[in-house]
Amino acid sequence: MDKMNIKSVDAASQKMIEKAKVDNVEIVWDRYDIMQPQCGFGQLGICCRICNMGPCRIDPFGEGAQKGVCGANADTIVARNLLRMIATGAAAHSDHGRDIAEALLLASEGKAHDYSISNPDKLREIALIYGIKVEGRADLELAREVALRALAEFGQQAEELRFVSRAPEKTQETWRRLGIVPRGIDREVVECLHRTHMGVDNDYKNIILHGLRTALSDGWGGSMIATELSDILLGSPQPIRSKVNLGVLKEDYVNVVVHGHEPTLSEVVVQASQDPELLKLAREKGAQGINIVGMCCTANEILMRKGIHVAGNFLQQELAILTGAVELMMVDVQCIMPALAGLASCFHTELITTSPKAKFPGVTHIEFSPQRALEISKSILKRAVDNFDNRNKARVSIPEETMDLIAGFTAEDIPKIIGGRYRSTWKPVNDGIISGRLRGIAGVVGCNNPNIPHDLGHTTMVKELLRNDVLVVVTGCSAIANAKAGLLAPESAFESAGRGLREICEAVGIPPVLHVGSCVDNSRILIACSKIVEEGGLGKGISDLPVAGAAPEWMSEKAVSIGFYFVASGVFTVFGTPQPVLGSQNVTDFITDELEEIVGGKFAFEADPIKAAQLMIKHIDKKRKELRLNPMMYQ
Ligand code: BF8
Ligand code: SF4
Repeated sequence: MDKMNIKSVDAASQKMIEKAKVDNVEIVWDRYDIMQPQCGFGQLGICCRICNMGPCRIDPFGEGAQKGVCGANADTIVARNLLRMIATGAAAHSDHGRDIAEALLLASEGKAHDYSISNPDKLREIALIYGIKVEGRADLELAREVALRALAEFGQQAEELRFVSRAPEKTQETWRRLGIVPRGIDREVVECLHRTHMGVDNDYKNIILHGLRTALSDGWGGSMIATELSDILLGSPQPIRSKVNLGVLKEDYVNVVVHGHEPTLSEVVVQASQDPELLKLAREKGAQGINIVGMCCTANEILMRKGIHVAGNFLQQELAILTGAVELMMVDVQCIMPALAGLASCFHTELITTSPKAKFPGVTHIEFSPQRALEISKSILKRAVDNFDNRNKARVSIPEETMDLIAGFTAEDIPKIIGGRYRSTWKPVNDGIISGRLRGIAGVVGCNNPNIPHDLGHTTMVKELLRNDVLVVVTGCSAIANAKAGLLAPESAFESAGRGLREICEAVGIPPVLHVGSCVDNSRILIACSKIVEEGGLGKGISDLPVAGAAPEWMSEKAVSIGFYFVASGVFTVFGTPQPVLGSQNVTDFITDELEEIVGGKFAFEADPIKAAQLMIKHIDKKRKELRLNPMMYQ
């Protein structure tokens, strides 16, 4: 079968896509087909509806209009649209970070009793970075100060974001020289909106440089706050075994899917699912218990910290409902398809929204509040248990596919695993790279998109990288895709790994593909890169490292922000399909070529995941050469 013509490479998903046809319900691939051909102006980024003299669009063939009514050309229009994508992506991650900071503040003030300070070591580490005195301070007092300090980073006006100081000095200097060190997180996002208002910034390079600054305020700001403060409040992940794919739904249990991004509610829902009264009620209804499973990045959060099973990634959210076995799906924010409400109404599944920022018309809303987390969780689960009676057994069809995985690696834990608890160090990794056993490291991250067969980009790319002795770190929906393909089970991942990679991983006791978390946890990759630079022998800045990044199936504006903060930090980054910039040759050249001279990183767009992996490998080899490292040992 030609893989490019199928909808998903995942067998469980294929079964549910077939079931959708039998059940005569519409899912994402149907809507994608109906949408063809998609708007060429939008794809090229050359339509503008920023003011009411428009909408305007540039004729890509050079015959019709080459300027909007105001005189904006393709460069300006493309750059402005791109900046707005970055702003939205950065805002989404950062607002998630803010919510965590607020939850930490409430917990520290004794107003959110269902949470505690779960990682006092991380609390002290972060407090020190914020310049807070730690000696002799109680956890709660310190947590309050850290939460307030983190919240202040959002509204800060002039100073540099504090976490920028965690980047290598050389990388920081590049940002300072360019004037793109992020100040307040909110300030950078607001300035994107200001600059892209009609008649403000129309120098495409100036616009995009602010995009870098805004993206940095996400990676080294909002996302990093989300990661670090989640670790403080909920505990740092540890390597943990679990299972993935739709087969984790259980026929004889009350199934609850938690979908979205923020970990605060879902963590407590996991706890509530053990409540004896709820379990008794479930048994009275004929169920064995309550089965909580995750979807998308919420899944990654509770997988990493609690080992909760993962039902699937972005393109599987509808497929979970199609099993007919989901009593309740609760959602918070981000990547939740508006289609879920209609689909749930074709089944017995109850959809519940929990964030004031994300409601659906006609859908029950039970608002989450950290002060009443357990009580709210129980009330949601009670509805799920009650709904078990409404399940139509004749319509239940759960694919049997599940896969074992190990997840839960962090920038703090990896050096402990490879160096030993008392001599935590990245040295074995650096030495592996220097000696030519390990070629380098790649981050493969991001979404699914029906414009490429589901999971094909992630899994094909990762196998190609492994074969070439590249250690891979994964997050978000990419992590879930690779997990389903067995690439997070060390035994099967080793089958794809080159000899040098295998030797290093076996010697230090890590799998060749490391699941480092949700999308905000891409900040863990930034920290890991900084620590690897600090370890020595591989250059002075992140841009010197033999590393590369990729988002082979990207769809979200968050992926664009992530891509830009990696590029701005000095990392060569490949996107599967192009960002909507091809309508401006100047903008395309700037971000796929000239930026490398400026910040050390740049983009490439390559739809074929093997070719994309080869571009990453070529870049890694270029960096190895610049560092005069040994030739690869076995190739
Ligand atoms: O933040 S990878 S589809 S779920 S945007 Fe969304 Fe993309 Fe998945 Fe997580 Ni990230
Ligand atoms: Fe058209 Fe300019 Fe208004 Fe955009 S800002 S809609 S290009 S007139």
